[in-house]
Amino acid sequence: MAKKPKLTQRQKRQVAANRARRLNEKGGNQKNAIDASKLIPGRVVGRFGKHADVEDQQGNVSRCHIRRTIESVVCGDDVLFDAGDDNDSGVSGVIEIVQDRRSVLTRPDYYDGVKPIAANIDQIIVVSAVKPELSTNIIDRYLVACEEIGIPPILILNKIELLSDEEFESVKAQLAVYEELGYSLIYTSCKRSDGLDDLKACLNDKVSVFVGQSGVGKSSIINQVLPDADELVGEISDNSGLGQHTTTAAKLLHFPEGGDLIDSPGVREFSLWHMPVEQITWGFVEFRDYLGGCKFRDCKHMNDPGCLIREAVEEGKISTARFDSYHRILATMDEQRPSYTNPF
Ligand SMILES: Nc1nc2c(ncn2[C@@H]2O[C@H](COP(=O)(O)OP(=O)(O)O)[C@@H](O)[C@H]2O)c(=O)[nH]1
Ligand SMILES: [Mg+2]
Ligand SMILES: [Zn+2]
Repeated sequence: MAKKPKLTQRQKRQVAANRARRLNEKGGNQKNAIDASKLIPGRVVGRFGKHADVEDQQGNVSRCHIRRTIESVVCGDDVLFDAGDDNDSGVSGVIEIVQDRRSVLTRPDYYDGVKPIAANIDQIIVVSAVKPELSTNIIDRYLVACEEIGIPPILILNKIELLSDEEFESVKAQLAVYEELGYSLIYTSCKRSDGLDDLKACLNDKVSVFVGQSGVGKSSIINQVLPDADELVGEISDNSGLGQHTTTAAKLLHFPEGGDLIDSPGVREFSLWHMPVEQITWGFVEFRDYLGGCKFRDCKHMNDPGCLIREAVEEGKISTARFDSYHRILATMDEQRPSYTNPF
């Protein structure tokens, strides 16, 4: 028998559109018509291999197959699904339609280019710590990535109990620029439970993801704000960059006071290596006012004559640390681009 031809992305979209149309047609008698009366709205709360766990509005979770014509299904997706009947295999339902996403977090994938890893996220919690070391350059990389996908970040600096009063003052002075730029910043300590109530208040009724380097305390913080999470503390995540072969489980969990957390290894590897230079520049929000105004159209914003950004740095309108960090990101982009590892 001839092999079924592989559908192009465009064809897949058409099939999905047809499916949606059939769903709306009353009394349509197509052979493959979906029985619309059986479809109910739900949200994807688990994703692994070829299956997804979908939660309906009553909180019941069904393990579902995914209709082949659907391009991607990730945690946080709003779907229409048929819960089906329980059967021996434990996979009873089928996801028929994925609703439009209001936001999507992506990661580079060796085979598919950029791949979605979580949908309908309201905010990204960027966790850093004072030990092993505080890196504002890494914070800046995450901020650029958040600006690029248009999801607001909340910055967390954890393990602050390890600092003397004097050291804490100096760190606060170093990070003040982020608050000046309009970013939320919370100082936390899991050891002393500092800042966790402020964080909880930010998580209420929002869908959040936690990102940040290994060892900064993401799992510890999540366990404190979401006791059911049962995250492994001290676990070294797999940063081999070979994630495209592993069937990594992703989950969506509910905070006790409302709101959700999406957690997966893919989310933690959220990065920006695939971004063009212009997007990195755009990701530095304080540069935006000056863009397009430099003397040379291809200004590198370095030592170029007539560079408005450099002038703003000299006039103290843009922080030198942020300016240096910008150039450090550009300098390391090329090294990182060909590898598929986490650049953080
Ligand atoms: N001193 C101190 N250590 C912490 C704090 N939060 C987490 N840790 C420790 O930092 C290490 C890494 O924590 P973990 O939550 O696994 O970090 P993750 O890799 O980001 O998930 C563990 O040994 C934790 O006990 C904190 O606020 N203060
Ligand atoms: Mg962890
Ligand atoms: Zn310039």
